[in-house]
Amino acid sequence: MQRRILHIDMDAFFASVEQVRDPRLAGKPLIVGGAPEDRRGVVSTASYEARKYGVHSAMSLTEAHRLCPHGIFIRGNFEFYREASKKVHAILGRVSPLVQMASIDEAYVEVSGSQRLFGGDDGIAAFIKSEVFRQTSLPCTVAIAPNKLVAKVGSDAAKPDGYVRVAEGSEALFLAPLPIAKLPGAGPKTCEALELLGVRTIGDLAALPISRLLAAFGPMGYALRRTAQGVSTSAVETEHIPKSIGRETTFPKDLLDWKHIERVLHYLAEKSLYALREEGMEAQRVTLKVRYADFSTYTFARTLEQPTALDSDVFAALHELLPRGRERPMRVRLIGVSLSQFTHNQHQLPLFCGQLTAKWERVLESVDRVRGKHGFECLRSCQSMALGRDVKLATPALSR
Ligand code: TTP
Ligand code: MG
Repeated sequence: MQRRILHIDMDAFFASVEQVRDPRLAGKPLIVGGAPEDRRGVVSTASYEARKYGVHSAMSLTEAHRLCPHGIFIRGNFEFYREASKKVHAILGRVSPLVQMASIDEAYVEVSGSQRLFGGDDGIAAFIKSEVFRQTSLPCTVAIAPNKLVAKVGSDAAKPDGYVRVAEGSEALFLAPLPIAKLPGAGPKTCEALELLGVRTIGDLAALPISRLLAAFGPMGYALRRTAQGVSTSAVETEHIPKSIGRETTFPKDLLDWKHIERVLHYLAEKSLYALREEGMEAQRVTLKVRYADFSTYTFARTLEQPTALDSDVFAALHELLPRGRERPMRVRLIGVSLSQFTHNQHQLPLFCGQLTAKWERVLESVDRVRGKHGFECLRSCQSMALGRDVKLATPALSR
């Protein structure tokens, strides 16, 4: 049986969701990331209409506003994006049990065994695209290829609202005309070094004598060449375990008020923990991130004795880290928290504090259930409640 891997990526995801929710935004240059007055934030994404003006993800909102002054700027609503993502995930699950959500808006599906049922690659792609559109009204791009690498490059090349299939044996041919920057793993530095060797396209790279690649990149030369030839054996990992979960925010004005900063940090930690528990995970490492007014960015981290999903444990770790953040006598531009070193939530409770922990786990379970019904904001710690009921933070950006 031939191995067939599908990659799906939603088009201008956050922006498309907003355009479906408010049809007045359809066909307009839409920039998700923040209101024009939050000029300190960054662009999460832009509709294809806004991309024509050069606006793209991770660009500062100020720059986006300069390039596209008539654009519509909105902050975005993460809950709606998650909801749409879940719907897409469920549709993919009807095609094959082997689905890997690689991010909120993209997934790999092992479709080798689904060929007969859906009428081959074309039938599978048609089913997914039409079902996604029927249930969410969102456009997406699908590629089906012999491996993950070629499928991923394929969907990127076929955007927006596209479909491409790459037959077994034509991987290298398909990649050949694409610019080298489209090759996964070829970052700006590698691309620069390759250009010095006269490499412009992926095909140029595949054709380069291996001796020249080894001279320039060492043993990494082998991997680069294999990638350029479209060779990859990595499997669809059905259980996607994220490496870290975190939230951060840029303040509207640089701040010295550590009391306020601490409250915001509590709020961000609560949001991260809510997401962590939703994944059914526990984290053992807590990282505090501080960006100062001069843009210097510091992280301070602590590894806990036990993995945890409890707010109180993470708050305690943050309180130990905060004095280190305060050491620099400078205003703070951005604050963030990140949880990492995950394990599945099935720890052995230490005997002496087991009962207390179990009690907190039960409390948080009810808290999360209520939040699931009435929204995250309704139940928070008194520290973060001091910020008021309706917390407005900049940019609902994902850290990548
Ligand atoms: P992408 O799939 O990279 O981008 P996209 O879906 O907006 O556009 P494309 O049609 O090119 O696929 O990312 C998915 C979402 O993740 C995006 O809509 C917003 C969010 N995101 C960020 O918040 N910050 C970022 O830097 C990037 C790249 C994405
Ligand atoms: Mg996308």
